Parts: sequence; structure tokens; C-alpha cells
Amino acid sequence: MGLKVAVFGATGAVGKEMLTILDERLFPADEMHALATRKSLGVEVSYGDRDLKIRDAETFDYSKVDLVLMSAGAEASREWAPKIAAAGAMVVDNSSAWRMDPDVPLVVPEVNPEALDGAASKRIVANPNCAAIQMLVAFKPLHDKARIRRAAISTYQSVSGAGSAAMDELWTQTRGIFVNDPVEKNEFSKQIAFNVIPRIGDLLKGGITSEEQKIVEETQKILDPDVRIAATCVRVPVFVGHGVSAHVEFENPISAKEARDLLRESPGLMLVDNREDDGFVTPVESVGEFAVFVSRVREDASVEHGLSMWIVSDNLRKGAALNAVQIAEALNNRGLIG
Ligand code: 2RA
Repeated sequence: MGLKVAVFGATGAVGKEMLTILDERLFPADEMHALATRKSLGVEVSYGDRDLKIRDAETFDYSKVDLVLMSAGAEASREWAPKIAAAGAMVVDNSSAWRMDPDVPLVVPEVNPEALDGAASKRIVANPNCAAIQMLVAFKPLHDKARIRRAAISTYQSVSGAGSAAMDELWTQTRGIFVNDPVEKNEFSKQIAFNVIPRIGDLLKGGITSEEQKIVEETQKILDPDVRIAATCVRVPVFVGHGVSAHVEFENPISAKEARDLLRESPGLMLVDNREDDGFVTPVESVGEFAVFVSRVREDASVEHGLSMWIVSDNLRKGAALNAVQIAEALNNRGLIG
């Protein structure tokens, strides 16, 4: 008996990717519903080789489904996730709304699958921040081996992390520069074409941004509360694919060779680290892939036990939709859905 599933936010970049990946991974669904706000009614979205007509998320009967994958923003999730859970469905939410709630598991299946046992509490499971997901998949085997004390990271995040409108903006600005149109600065309030912007999210007290704070807090909830993170999150003129540069300090010795051997055999990871011209992965090459790629693994002699590395992943897939579907798969395998 298959599951009855709905995707809430099915017209967004991540929602569409969720449907694609549910189909690609043959998720055991008997029914699949694509939900969005009224303005999208009648729109069709793809689910494998089928087209699903968008249904109204506000009038849908959630007692009729077992699982809802949400990617509709924090405000919608704060309003609707509890209602959907109360109707009896399990919610996997991609927004930041529930991530730091002590009664809501925040899960990367390769890192802390055991946290899913807490899902029965609120019947809401939170999907972490995209850059945090890819970083933690790479950090987990290394932390288990040599315990991470501190990591100083810089992220290079593609515009798709800010949604479809931001992707359109990059295209418009880039084209505008070539045809000498004045660059319209709206979504970013600064030019993103041929530029980088050292700010993602809100600027908070002390000068940190909300994106940087998410990476710090979510690392400590998912991996280890004692790990210290210094982060700078940067928006770059790339459509899809996030990069993370990490300088990691360990409590115990670990060589670059030991790290490469561990990363090569760890789940969800692909080591591409050859000491030759193109011996590394770039964001463009990560697009459409499930894996988190690690390159440029090398010793960092500036600290006693240090390693530096480059971590890349498709932020719409492992950074969002794939991780959410993997959470749903793990919930189902644990008998926590339906
Ligand atoms: C971003 N991580 O890249 C945030 C949200 N997806 O904009």
C-alpha cells in the first residue's frame, strides 16, 4: 500500500525539484498532490512523465494524505505545518521556521538519522539550511575520526538559493550589461551580475547575517554543540550550485590522506581531488547531481591539527529537495509515516 503525498509550494524552484526527485527515486507514493496558493491554480507541474494540476493549499484536505513536503517559506510554514500535522500527516519542512525548535528534529540523513526518532512529537521534521547540509555531510566522517574543534568557512552561494526571481534577476542584469541597459537593482539592491555580495539574509546585531547564524546554530544542533564555526556567506553570480571553502581545526591528528580515504568511502560524498589542472569540482558541474563533492583536501599548517577543503553541491538537490526526500524515505523506513 503506497503513501498519499502532497508537495506544498509545488510551483517554486525547490518544490518542482521535490516532485522530480520523488519520481527519480521511485518514492512509494500511491497518490501525489501538487499544492500552491490560489494564484497558481490551474498551473501544471511535472511529476516524472505526468503533469499535476496545482490544487489550493488553503482548502486541501490534509487528513487525506500521509506526508507533506513543504517549501513555501517560513511564514506559510509557521501557519500551516501545525495544521497539517494536526490533520494526521507527517510534515518535512524546507523553511527555517522550525529548525531550532527543540521538539522538531533537524536532520541530514547521513549525519544524524537517529534524530528522526523525535519526529512523533510534533510530526514536523525540519530540513536544514542548504549550505549547512553540504558542509555537514563532508564534516561528519572527519568529526567522527578526529573531532572538529573549530571551522572557519566561506560560502559561495548561487542565486537559486534566493528563488526563481533571483535567477531571473541575474539573467536580466547580465544581459543588461551586454546591451548597456541600466542595471535594475531590486531583489539584491546591488548588482549581482559580474559581482559578489557578502550578505545573505538579514544583517543582525554584531554584524553577522541570518544565513551565517543559521550555519553556526544548525551545525551545533545537527553535528555537535561544542563545534565552533566562523562563517562568511557570499552570494555569487552562479545560477545553481553552492561552494563552501572550509578551514577545519581538529582536536586530534588527521592527515590529508586519511581524510581523503574517509571521504572517498562515506555516504553521500564524492571525492574529486586530483593534483592536476581540473582536479576539482565547480558548482556548474554539481548541477543535477545527488552527491556532495569534496575537492582540494590539504593540510592546514597554520594550526596544530588542521585541514582545508572545498565542498560543492547542487543547492536545489542535496541542499534542499533531495535531503527532504531522503528524510521522508528514512521516516518511512522507520515506520513513522502513515
Ligand atoms: C540561500 N540558503 O542560499 C539560503 C536559502 N536557500 O539564499
